[in-house]
Amino acid sequence: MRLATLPALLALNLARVNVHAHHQRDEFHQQPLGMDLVDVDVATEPWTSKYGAQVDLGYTGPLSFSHLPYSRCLDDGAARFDIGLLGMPFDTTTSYRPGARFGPFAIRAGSRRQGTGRSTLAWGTSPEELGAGLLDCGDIPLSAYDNAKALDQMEAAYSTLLARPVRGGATAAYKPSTAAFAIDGKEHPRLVTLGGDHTIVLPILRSLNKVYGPVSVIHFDAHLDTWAPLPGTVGQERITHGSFFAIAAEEGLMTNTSVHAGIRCQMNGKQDIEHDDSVGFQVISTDDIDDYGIVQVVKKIRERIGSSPVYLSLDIDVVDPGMAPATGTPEPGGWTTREVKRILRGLSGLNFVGADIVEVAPAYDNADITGIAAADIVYDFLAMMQLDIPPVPHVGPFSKADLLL
Ligand SMILES: [Mn+2]
Repeated sequence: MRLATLPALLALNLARVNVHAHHQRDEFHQQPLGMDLVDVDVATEPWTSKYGAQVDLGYTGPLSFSHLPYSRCLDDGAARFDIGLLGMPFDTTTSYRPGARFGPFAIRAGSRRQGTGRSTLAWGTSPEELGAGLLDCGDIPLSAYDNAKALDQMEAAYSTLLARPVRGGATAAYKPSTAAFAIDGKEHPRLVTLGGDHTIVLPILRSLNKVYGPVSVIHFDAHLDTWAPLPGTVGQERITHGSFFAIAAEEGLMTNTSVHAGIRCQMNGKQDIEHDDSVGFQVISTDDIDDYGIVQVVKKIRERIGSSPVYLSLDIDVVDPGMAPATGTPEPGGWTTREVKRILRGLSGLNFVGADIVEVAPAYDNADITGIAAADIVYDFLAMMQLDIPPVPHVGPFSKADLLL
């Protein structure tokens, strides 16, 4: 859009205005009975004839992720997407600070200045250039009062959208990615979920299990989230944002080839790590990035996951609270946003069947920094999930001899 010529822009805009006018006439501007419908030619009106389209600016317009088309996909059987964004506004299984029900809103708000059609030096391409049809599928209207019901709603909605036919690409660059792993051998859409507290991953894994069988998980987080349910709890109370991976293991939803990245939480003791190991995870700690470097961290994750279908879940608290304060259980001493972004680029080409970002709780934010960081990471997901191999880094004026390594 930015590169379009003025006449092209005007034509595009006029088309859009007309579509919009029809939409308004059909749904919002019901004509009083007995009166003729008056058609307005906006092209002759003062605004359009002089200034063209009513475009959305970076800080204006209805709120969808990165100004992508928006549909309430659960209601809209005609909605087609290869990668859909789906909000899960849920935060009633948190142990400390609630508020992640506002996460989807904050991430969309943080995405307004970015564009999925814009490239970066680091990626050398853009999510749209890579071909998948992208659509913001809105939020699931979840119960805020009944966790069992909310988890069932999340599973029902996720399963509904996973079963939809794919769009099959918005450009010729599109490549199918999931049929090879699906039990039914068909291509299924992929979802990037905007949480929500971390418990949302349990219903997601239940849904994915029905389509792909058990998957491996790459889990970016300051915390293990594999803790056994608290002693004395039964039924729904066992399922929290710190125990959902243990429940997922009980249910056989994961392979034993999962990995945590960025762990630095306090623990009850060595038994926590032993239990973590028993439910299928290896631990890459926050400090490993200093001791071994980003290249080794990426290598270890890739080796662990191999060619298995993999789900990526990123808790924003993996980022240092200085850069992402708006989260439920902040842990000082975390990775920088830049480090997380570099690791994500290195994971391109793994067989991703879905991804999420969770635990963004904007009531604790300052100047939207957490929402903006989270939105930036979602942009990275959209590229990472489509590339066959990690991007070649931009070199600029440097040579190998300049490397500090
Ligand atoms: Mn977590």
